[in-house]
Amino acid sequence: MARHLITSALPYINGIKHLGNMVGSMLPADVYARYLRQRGHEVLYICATDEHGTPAELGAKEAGLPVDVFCARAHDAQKAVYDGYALSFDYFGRSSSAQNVDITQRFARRLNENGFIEERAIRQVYSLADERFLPDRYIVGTCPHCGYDKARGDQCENCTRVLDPTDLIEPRSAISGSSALEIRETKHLFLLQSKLAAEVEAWLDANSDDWPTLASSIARKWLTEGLRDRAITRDLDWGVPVPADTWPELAAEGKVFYVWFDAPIEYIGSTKEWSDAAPEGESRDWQSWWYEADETVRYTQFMGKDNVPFHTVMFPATQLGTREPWKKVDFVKAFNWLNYYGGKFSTSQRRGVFTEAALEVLPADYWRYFLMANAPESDDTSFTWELFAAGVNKDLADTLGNFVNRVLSFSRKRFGDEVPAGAPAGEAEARLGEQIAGLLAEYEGHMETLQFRKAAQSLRALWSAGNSYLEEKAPWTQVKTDQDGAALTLRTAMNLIHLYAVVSEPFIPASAAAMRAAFALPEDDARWVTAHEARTLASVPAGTPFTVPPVLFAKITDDDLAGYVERFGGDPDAAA
Ligand code: B3M
Ligand code: ZN
Repeated sequence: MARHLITSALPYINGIKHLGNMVGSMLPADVYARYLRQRGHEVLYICATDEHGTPAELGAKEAGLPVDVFCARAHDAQKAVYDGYALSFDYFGRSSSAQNVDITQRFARRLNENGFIEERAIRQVYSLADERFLPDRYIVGTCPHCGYDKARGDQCENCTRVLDPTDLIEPRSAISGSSALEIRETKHLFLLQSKLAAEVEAWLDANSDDWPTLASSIARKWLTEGLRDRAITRDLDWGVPVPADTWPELAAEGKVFYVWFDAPIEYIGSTKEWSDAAPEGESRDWQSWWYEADETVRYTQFMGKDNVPFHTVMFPATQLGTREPWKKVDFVKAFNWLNYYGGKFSTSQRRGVFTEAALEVLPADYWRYFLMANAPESDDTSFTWELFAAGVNKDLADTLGNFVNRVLSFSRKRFGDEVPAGAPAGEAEARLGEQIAGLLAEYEGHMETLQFRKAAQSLRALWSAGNSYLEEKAPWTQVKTDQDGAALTLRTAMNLIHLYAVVSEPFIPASAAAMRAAFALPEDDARWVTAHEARTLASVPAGTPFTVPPVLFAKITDDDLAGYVERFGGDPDAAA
């Protein structure tokens, strides 16, 4: 059995995350982690808040708090939201942890020993209005490659090209908007990525064959454009300090590492946090996942497309340059953008649906299912409340929820509180079993290859198969003339419900638990369904006591829909 290491891109500490952030990183990682755990694999799902850099400093300033206090609070607040979505992290750490500081400094020392770090005096942008050096992302201007007028100094969001602030046309401060910028000289550490380019390319050649094109093409594009040496330190008060044993002068000046240098290292740091947090009697070995890990460890990363260059090129270069045996990514699952009515989600304009607000409106399972069933895998996709309502009503309320309630209530009414015995399985059940086994295999195939939209389609097909079977057998008519036949139909349908509980868990864990709890089955663990069990549909034997759970999914009414559009804004013309 493989041991699966899973990470999702670390959410920045400041600001609220919108549904696009969720569907492009944490949610799919969670669905995958849950699936693998159910199938009996050892899984370690690691995430953390990305706490360094200017965003944290500015967020704290805005909140009127010291940065460390701000980060601690914001971390807890984000963690609470992710708990609300039932994200099953094994550990949700903090990039400002002592562990990450340690490992980041160690990376820097090794890179330096191996000749991949150089101190250079550079001329940097200083904002007279803000009285500070401006880090790259706080200088905005027009992208020289694609003409996008809100490109940041570190990267153009529109064409994903990595930039230097000096590349920007008509640069200005993103903090004050002032274009009173001046160039001043200061010393920084540079990572000599150009020296590592050939190695990164060879590593990509050997490892990216089975990656989705979205990830591999962005990686290739970045390599083709040439890996430039990049400054990996900044003049900020908050961050991983440059180690004084190696760079006393820079340390004395208070330089810290660039946030994108220490953030990916926090995947390792957070794993060490997890290790260090082991309860009495449990031993956790972070190194076995990351350092000289054997080939049983398979590492999968989840992220939005803008994060791909950092994960597929820059972080591997950093790892390779240490000349230490750090585990590198095996599979990169990248996502396009989720838009809101065709336009961008925007935090500043409060446009779109944010993770916290979404949970105020409806329970997590509604969001988990809809977002994953419509995940922006091969293209950008658009969220609209109309699509959301239609998807929820049709798939969750009608196809799954209604089936569960109809079957259980009707059986209770006619046959009491236990799964009825009835006739032995016949031809219709054999056909159904074949169909279910086939769909299950399809579903598993899509999950194994991380094709979530297709997996959701197969899951939906499994739910629909139950409905077709029920329509075909019509137990409400059957019961009038053939009690045993009706009982067989209901027993089979109840077995489908139990199968749905098991296989739907990765997508809708709370509803799956409710379905599973309907049956008083002894020793009902979370394990997966075998092909044989899918074919025979007999895991829940006659005589098993059951209860009818409350309605699993409420339908979204036209009034609800109008209310959501009103509250969140749905006008497509507002997109511009
Ligand atoms: N915090 C960027 C983002 O949230 C960044 C990801 C870090 S992953 C190591 O888009
Ligand atoms: Zn651009």
